[in-house]
Amino acid sequence: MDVKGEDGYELWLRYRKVDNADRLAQYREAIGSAVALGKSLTTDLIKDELARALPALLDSDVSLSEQEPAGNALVVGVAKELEALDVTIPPAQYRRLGEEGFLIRSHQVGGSDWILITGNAEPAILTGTFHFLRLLQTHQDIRDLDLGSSPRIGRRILGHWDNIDGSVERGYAGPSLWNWDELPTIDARYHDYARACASIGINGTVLNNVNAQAKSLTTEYLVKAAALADVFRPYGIRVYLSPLPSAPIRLGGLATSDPRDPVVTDWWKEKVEEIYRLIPDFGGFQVKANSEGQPGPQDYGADHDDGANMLAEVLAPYGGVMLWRAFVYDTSIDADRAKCAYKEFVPLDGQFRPNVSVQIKNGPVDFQPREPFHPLFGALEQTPMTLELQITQEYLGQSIHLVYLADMWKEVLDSDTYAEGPGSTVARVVDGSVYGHTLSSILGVANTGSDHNWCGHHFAQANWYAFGRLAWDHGLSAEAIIDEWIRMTWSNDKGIVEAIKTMMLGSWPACINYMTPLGLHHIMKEGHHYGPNPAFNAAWRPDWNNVYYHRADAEGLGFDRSSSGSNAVSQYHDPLREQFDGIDTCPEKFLLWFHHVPWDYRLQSGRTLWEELQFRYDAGVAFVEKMLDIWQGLQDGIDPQRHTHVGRRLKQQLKNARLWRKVCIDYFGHFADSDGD
Ligand code: GCW
Repeated sequence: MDVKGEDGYELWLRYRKVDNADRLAQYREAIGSAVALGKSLTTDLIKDELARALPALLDSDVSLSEQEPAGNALVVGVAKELEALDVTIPPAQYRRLGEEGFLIRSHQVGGSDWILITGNAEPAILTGTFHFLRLLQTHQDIRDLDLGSSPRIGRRILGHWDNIDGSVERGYAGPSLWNWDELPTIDARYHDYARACASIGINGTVLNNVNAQAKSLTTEYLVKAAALADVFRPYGIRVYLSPLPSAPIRLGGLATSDPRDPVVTDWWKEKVEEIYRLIPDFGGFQVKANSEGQPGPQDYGADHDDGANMLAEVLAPYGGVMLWRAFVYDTSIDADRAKCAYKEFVPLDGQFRPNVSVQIKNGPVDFQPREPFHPLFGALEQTPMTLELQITQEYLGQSIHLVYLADMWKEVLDSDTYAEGPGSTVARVVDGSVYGHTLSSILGVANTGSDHNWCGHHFAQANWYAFGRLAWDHGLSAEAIIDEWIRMTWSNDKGIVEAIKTMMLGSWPACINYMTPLGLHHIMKEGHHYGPNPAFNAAWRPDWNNVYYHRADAEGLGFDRSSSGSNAVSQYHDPLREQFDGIDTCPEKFLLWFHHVPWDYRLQSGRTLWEELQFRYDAGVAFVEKMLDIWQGLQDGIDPQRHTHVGRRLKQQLKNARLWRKVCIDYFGHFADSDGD
């Protein structure tokens, strides 16, 4: 342990000496030398990574070369490089890997054992190299390896809500990583960012906020974006941008931004041509249109498909994609905000160009601590859909609360939409396998900033990590991911791993309990969204009105979205529709999402709603107390700097959890008690 302490900058790539004697001996024996074949910027990165990692992990000199190795060795190279060493792997196996997949395999040559890391393209073997290093970092057995892995989702993107002035919308880890004033001058940290992303298979980054500024598309700023793209390219990461839909007016001086107007199309053609001249592998656009006051095609009587298709056509010759967001909630369309996006987008299914993907948040309202999956995932058949997750904890305690989000994302990914019968999970809709789409993408709203520890909270790094790992393989369990992360970030000591695992795996359920149990949602403080305010009831805007969401009254609590209420349940397929519709069949985790429940209604526990609510708030607070206890007990196994930092935040989290409980119980109690309970 580093007694001085660590600041968290190294993330999960700390490469401390393997402190398990058997494993260390095995690794030293297996990796007598390392050979990284090929000559390119990406192979340079592989060499750098091995040169950094192996001597540190093995605490010995490991010779690194580009020559054929003598003795046991790690050999990294694409197919043709390996062929030059007389290693042949059947072409069918390479084909199965696709462009980004990698293979890690034990291989005997004469009396020597090699470990091969190979794939079809260099970024793939960079990913494979990081994967192999992860095996060492987590003390895995590396004998008889035969491990092939390919991503399930094609585009795995971080979305930065970063503004040109350095602020980050919903960012809680300091100002933006991108120093727009200094760019195109390169900050070393851009490499570190890309390296971290590459280590978990992220292959795209949207540089700017979906609430876009016109200026991002000026030549001056495109040159800056291109400088970042140049840094990221060898890591296998493409740059995307969020253009402002009204840029033709704002930048081009046109009288309109109507996507159906040929003059507007010409303006975009020229702009996109300029982008690809500067960034030949540009990924595409992410657009927020006609949502929360943003401009869009509806300003001209056109619709989302007109806007998306025009840009998609302009991007298509270059291979770019158009991620068009479905985060819309015009409550004049339906008084239930949760129903709006479905109503706007389902009629457009089949109208979109093939390189359009409709980008949908995991739930129908807005990144709440828990929501049922968005019904659009079960509704659009002809349109690829991007799953948008929020890594930054806008509604989950920001960078103060320790909340491990992978369980939430898994719940959504594993939810069965029943769109094409059982097994049509959100994960399979998104990866394209339910409807045979080849375009597949997932985007996580980043939680990074220029804080030295990247994410504000040391434990928030786990959510960045988990997003990348799940985007690569949505079949991984939240627990498996966290096991890796803890070992790499904190310690391989069994007791520490188990203790931290207990904290993390209980953290999301606890957060739901102390904020919004049983399907409650959107009762946070307005504006900054931190802390509770169920009483908020500004008449000026019903869809931002917390009373609108929880509907507490003398009878009961919850939003009636059943067939006798807003009928949002009708947007789901059977058997879900029916299950959600019945107050007795609705999963209790979504009870108050779909039903207005009488205070004296008995839950499975035998407690009334009012009793259960109090029980849940207590349980949430109790778990934060437990996390704090566990953490305090780890003092000797964790470096003091990070231990103190996390400890302080846990104490703050506990205060906040108690406040949530107090405010919500006082407020709801007022209604529950009026019922005589
Ligand atoms: O959750 C809301 C946030 C806004 C955000 C919006 C969106 C970028 O409060 O800050 O704007 O969602 O996703 O567009």
